[in-house]
Amino acid sequence: MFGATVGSLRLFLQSIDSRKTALIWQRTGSQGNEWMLGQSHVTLREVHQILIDASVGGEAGDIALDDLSVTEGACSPADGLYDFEEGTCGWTQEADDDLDWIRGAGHDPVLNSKPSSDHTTNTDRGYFYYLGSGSSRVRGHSARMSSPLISAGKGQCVYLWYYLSGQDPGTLSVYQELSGGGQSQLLSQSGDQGKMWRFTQAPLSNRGSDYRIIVEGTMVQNNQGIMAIDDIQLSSYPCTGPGLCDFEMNMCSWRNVMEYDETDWLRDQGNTQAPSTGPSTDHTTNSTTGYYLYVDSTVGRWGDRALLISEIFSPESTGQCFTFWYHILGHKIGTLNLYVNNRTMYGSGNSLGQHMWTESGDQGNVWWKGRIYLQHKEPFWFVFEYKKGEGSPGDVAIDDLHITPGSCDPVVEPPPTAAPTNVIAIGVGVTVMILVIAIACTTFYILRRRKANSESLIGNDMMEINVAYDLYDCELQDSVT
Ligand SMILES: [Ca+2]
Ligand SMILES: [Ca+2]
Ligand SMILES: [Ca+2]
Ligand SMILES: [Ca+2]
Repeated sequence: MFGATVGSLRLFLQSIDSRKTALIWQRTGSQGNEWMLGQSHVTLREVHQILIDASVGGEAGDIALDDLSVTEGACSPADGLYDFEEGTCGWTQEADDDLDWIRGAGHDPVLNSKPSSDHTTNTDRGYFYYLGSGSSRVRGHSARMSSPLISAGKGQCVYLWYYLSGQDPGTLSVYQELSGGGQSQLLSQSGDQGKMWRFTQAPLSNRGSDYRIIVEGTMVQNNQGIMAIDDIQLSSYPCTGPGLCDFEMNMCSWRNVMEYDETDWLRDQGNTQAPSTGPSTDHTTNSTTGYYLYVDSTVGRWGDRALLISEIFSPESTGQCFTFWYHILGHKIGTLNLYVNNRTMYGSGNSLGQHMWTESGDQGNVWWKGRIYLQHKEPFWFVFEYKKGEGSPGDVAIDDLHITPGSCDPVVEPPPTAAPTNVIAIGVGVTVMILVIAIACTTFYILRRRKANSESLIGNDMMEINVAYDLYDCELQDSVT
């Protein structure tokens, strides 16, 4: 499934007798320019058919299927993926804590505030683990569950999908616990992050020891929030750094907005593009094999938008610098905007947030660096917005997004020695000016004198007096002349 307006693909089971259908798997929007595996485990008591439903979202995008198979027994999940579809996936609840994580699905009527679908299947039949307002929760109480023992050296990065929604849903922390003892925190998330599954990742340390992943939820008293996790995955590739996305492995925590805009940002390489859209190289690797995000400018109408939203970042006392690389090529190609939003602005109806940066029209076949300095007191997120222009197809792409603590670039602030340097520079400038004026006046004087000498010898004395001229005399003589 790949394209600006690709639509959705859904898998149903239909009973032969009752004709009732049940949705068992679905995807909406671009899933990347590659073949992806989809699977669903079902237990049936009567004869069913499988229905595959693809709906076209617009004029650009492909949905293709290949290698369909039905096998007996549970699905074999990808190596290192814990999707919780078949059960616990070998994860165990710790006994010496206060609560247990609960395995559930969206169709369970127990809690109405939990996610209506899981992340794996994107349906109400897929399973996840959650902690909700139904738990007998006390402030500071926590629930911990641990993964099966993982061999030393397996996995360089852990991917995790989480859901934190409602008022004070608590804190989600993930740890790596070495079998020989010792535990390090991999990541922590808290606060209301909206009714959506969010992605996060953290590097795993490899100290030659087998290890477990520990997922811990810490509750807050008297709240209606919910915390859930799904699709925990070990990647054999290194993570990108915190707050950094180069798009080489995935879109990190950046997500397309599906509801409020007309098209999507697509992740792809330079060498697989239609000839008229997308840069030929990315910024990270400067090669045709490096990945970036781009908008397919060959489709849609003037004013169509593609919104891209970041994860929620925590503020720093030193402020933060957000740098990004952008590539805008093409006549009247459109406008790229960057907004920063937070819960206060969002809650008051400002869905995009504060407008921080903009660039419009053709910027040449070059990757440019953009940056903004932020001093936020509360957690915030970014929104990139591309607005299509009236012009012909071209490139609108971004790459190497990075947020770092502190100010943007030392060049922006004057260095401590700046003042003396400026004084010297001004001094040199004044001296040069005086010299130029002096030379001009001398020349003028000599010319006058020659002229005077040639016209008349009378008044030579007067001219001699003016040898002692100053700058003002020169100006005066000039005006008099
Ligand atoms: Ca427990
Ligand atoms: Ca799942
Ligand atoms: Ca979109
Ligand atoms: Ca890249």
